[in-house]
Amino acid sequence: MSAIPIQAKEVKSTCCYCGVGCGVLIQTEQGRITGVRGDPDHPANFGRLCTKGSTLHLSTRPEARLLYPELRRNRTDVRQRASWDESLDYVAERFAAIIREHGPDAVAFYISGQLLTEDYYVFNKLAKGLIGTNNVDTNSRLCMSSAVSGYKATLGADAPPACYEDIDHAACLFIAGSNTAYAHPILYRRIEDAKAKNPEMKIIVVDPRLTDTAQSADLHLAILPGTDVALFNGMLHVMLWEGLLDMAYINAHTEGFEALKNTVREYTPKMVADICGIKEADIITASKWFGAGPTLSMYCQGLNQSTSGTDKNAALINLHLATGQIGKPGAGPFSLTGQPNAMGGREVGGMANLLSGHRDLANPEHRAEVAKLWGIESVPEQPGKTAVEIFKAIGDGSIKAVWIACTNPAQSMPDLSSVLAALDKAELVVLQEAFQGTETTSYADVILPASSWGEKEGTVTNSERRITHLNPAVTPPVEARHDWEIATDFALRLGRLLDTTKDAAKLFPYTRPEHIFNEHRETTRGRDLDITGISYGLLDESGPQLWPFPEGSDTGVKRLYTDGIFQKENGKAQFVNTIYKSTAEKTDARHPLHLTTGRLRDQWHGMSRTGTVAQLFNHAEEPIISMNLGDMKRRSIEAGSLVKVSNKRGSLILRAQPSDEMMPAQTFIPMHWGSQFMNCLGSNALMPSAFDKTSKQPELKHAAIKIEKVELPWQMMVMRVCHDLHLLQNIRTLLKHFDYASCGLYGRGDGMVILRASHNVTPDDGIIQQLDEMLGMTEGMPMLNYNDSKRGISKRILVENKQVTGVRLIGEILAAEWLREVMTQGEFTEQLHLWALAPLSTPPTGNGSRGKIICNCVDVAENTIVDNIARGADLITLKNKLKCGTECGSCVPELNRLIKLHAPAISKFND
Ligand SMILES: Nc1nc2c(c(=O)[nH]1)N[C@H]1C(S)=C(S)[C@@H](COP(=O)(O)OP(=O)(O)OC[C@H]3O[C@@H](n4cnc5c(=O)[nH]c(N)nc54)[C@H](O)[C@@H]3O)O[C@H]1N2
Ligand SMILES: Nc1nc2c(c(=O)[nH]1)N[C@H]1C(S)=C(S)[C@@H](COP(=O)(O)OP(=O)(O)OC[C@H]3O[C@@H](n4cnc5c(=O)[nH]c(N)nc54)[C@H](O)[C@@H]3O)O[C@H]1N2
Ligand code: SF4
Ligand SMILES: [Mo]
Repeated sequence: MSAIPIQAKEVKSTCCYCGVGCGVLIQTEQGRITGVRGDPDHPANFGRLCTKGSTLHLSTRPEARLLYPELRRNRTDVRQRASWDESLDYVAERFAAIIREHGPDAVAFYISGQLLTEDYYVFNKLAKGLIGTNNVDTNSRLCMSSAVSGYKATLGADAPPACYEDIDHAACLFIAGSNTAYAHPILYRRIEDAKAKNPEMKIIVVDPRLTDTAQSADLHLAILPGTDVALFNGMLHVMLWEGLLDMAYINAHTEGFEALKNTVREYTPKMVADICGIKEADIITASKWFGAGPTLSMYCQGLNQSTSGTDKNAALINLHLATGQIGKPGAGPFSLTGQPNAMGGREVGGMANLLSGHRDLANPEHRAEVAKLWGIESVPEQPGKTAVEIFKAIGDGSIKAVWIACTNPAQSMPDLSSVLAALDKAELVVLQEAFQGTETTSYADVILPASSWGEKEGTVTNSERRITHLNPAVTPPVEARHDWEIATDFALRLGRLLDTTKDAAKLFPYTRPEHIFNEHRETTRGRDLDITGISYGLLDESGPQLWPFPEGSDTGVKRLYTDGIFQKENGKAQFVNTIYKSTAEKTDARHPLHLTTGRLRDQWHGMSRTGTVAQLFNHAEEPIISMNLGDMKRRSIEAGSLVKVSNKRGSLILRAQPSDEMMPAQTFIPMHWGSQFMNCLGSNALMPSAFDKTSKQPELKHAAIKIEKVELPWQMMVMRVCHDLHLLQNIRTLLKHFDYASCGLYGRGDGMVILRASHNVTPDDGIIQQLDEMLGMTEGMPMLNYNDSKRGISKRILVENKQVTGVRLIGEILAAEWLREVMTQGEFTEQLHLWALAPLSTPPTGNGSRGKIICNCVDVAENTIVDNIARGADLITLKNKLKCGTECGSCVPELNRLIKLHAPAISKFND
């Protein structure tokens, strides 16, 4: 961001997207957020932000927000605006009645790793402390729970032992199942810097796809989906053979090696190469680099979201233990957290099997300790239901009421049809949400509007165990309230209605987040994550701190297990005897293709926030399925044509594109688009709910599918400049009328709304009329209008103040990209005038499209970049000449990829 205007204020907070946990300075003017920049003092990012972080201020449009509580008392009614008192009293009465009749386990809370630690703490205490149910689970079950169980099984505690600084000390970075360049961009900037400083550093990437992260690795192991355990066991086999193990470390600090050694004996490079679909020589190289160390491994959903998630994590940690690559600079198994406060949620024990302060529900002593801390007789013993189980139980009627906060399960849960059927059946769905129109909103009986980024106070913990204090920059809009406040208010009301001796007023005396933090802090005393030395005051004065940070110390601990003593009873780490098992679903003749799902660079999850920022659509405009070119040719599918993707759980229609990232028989759909942005449920219509038996984390990374070409002859493309989000919100109501439809934004600033639709037959006139009215493109407006009903072609172009502000093409849409350029770049021209009124549908020659926008900050498009590369430009020249990659740097991996692809032959020889 540029200089701050006078009378503007800056407030310290963090980015609310990923687990890197970048510090931000939020700029405000007259009570409104006007800008954001990276906090130069924050140790996670030292002032940098990625594409998403640097556009946060653009995501604060009030029309995107939920502003008032809403309520319906009957399923068949429409929700009406209600007061907070009315809404919370209603929910308290319904909860109390259900608990009285069916017991506390008939209600559940489904919360989120995007809540602040204080919010999380109150919800957990509400369920386990006041109501007496352990039915409180979170979207972290879809995200980090295999990482938690992997750490606990091996090291004894849920504590990532390494820190970001270790990237600078590593000789080998082993990145497994993590597309760091997209999902943890600022951490990836740090990796780029470390590699530039030490070109000898080896980067290994394990990923079935040739992602931007894999592209720039020294070694890419493109394993078949789900085969990580075989690979890691095979690497241990090689290390044993090559004498790369640290036997002294194994003997002094671990247990269980012999059993594992017996297992990995059979994981020969040959066998592993066959299972994983990679070369033997690459397995040997990877083992040697890993063994030599210091090796830092970084991993994420490619390991966690698997029916072998716990074993994948443990098998990788086995390698660290066997080589002694842990507890020293540049070494350790470093699980990257996805959400900004996945760690905080784990710290307060806000999950169905955990308790406050990294305690275990299954442990009677831990239960007694928590009951004592909370001043109650006991906490319930029966483990609660986890994410997938909660929705199954709602479906079978055993859970009657569910309270959902800060997550959008109607978009993000696997096997969506069953989840939606369950939500339909529930007696009561309460949704505590900050944004308008998420998929889950349609199922809510009660809406509780929550405050959000820039408005909240509290703490979060990032991937490296660092706690930051967030300060509010502005007040919540209209009637929105803070998450902890809503949960506290509800607890007090419910407490008065329950038949219990518990005093809710005593259990929930909070008037400020700091009260909650201080209580949480006390629960960590003497535990592995002891933060008794931290206070809001200290965080404000000395900046973000790493845990543990016990009372009396002056600083947190960078690296854990430096003494080789682990959180097991005898202090020894445990090797887990991991055995390779294939994915839950296998491809067969009817479903011959593998599908994986994951993230794009510029979108966040269900897009409730990023989907309101035009700029964040420029890199990927439309939901697509990426395929291997050979698979497309075999099916006669052309680039950009529509396909039907299906399996027994569901189906969707979307556009297919060839991608050099995809191996044969493999496909990828981004997880982001759901029914708000297209006329189907999105990738989770297809994903299975099968989960890992220990972590209960579902296999969101693999399904077997089939793909068929579909012909939808009627097509339409709509583009309309628009200064608020209402048009986009209105257009959504029309998506259902088309066989294929997707909507979104594009451009810069307010940008424009885009609707793409295709249909089997010509749709009803009424629908197009409705659309025209929404667009303000009806007769009487300053429009160029060409109609050829015989050919089914219609062109409408709205011209206001000599600017093209609206385009609606039906029948032929070949000129769409050219027209979009006219709308974004130029003024209305004579050439356009002639084109608009002629039967011509192809764009005038020489007016090709710019291609996708690679550099979002400076707005540099692919075609310009490729032209320059073809004329010999390298990265430095591109940066100097076009300025791409010079601001947030998120596009640098892609620039490097384009250089590799398009550099003139001569420079390839020079490589
Ligand atoms: N831009 C952006 N960033 C985000 C998010 C976002 O929505 N958008 N979300 C955040 C959250 S909550 C999370 S959890 C993280 C996720 O961060 P990541 O886990 O890095 O991201 P994903 O794209 O889900 O998956 C990572 C990779 O796993 C690979 N993969 C699939 N199957 C396998 C397999 O069997 N083995 C291996 N080794 N790899 C496999 C996929 O090809 C994919 O490239 O991102 C965080 N950051
Ligand atoms: N197919 C597939 N599915 C996946 C994944 C995958 O890789 N593939 N990844 C899984 C993973 S790792 C994750 S983490 C989940 C994420 O899935 P979700 O948790 O469903 O994703 P979000 O869209 O981030 O949902 C957060 C919601 O909270 C709202 N919100 C924002 N700020 C606040 C606030 O301060 N308070 C409240 N109360 N609400 C707020 C947002 O508007 C948004 O609707 O998706 C999972 N689903
Ligand atoms: S890397 Fe990007 S999304 Fe993640 S915290 Fe930093 S700025 Fe936010
Ligand atoms: Mo996640």
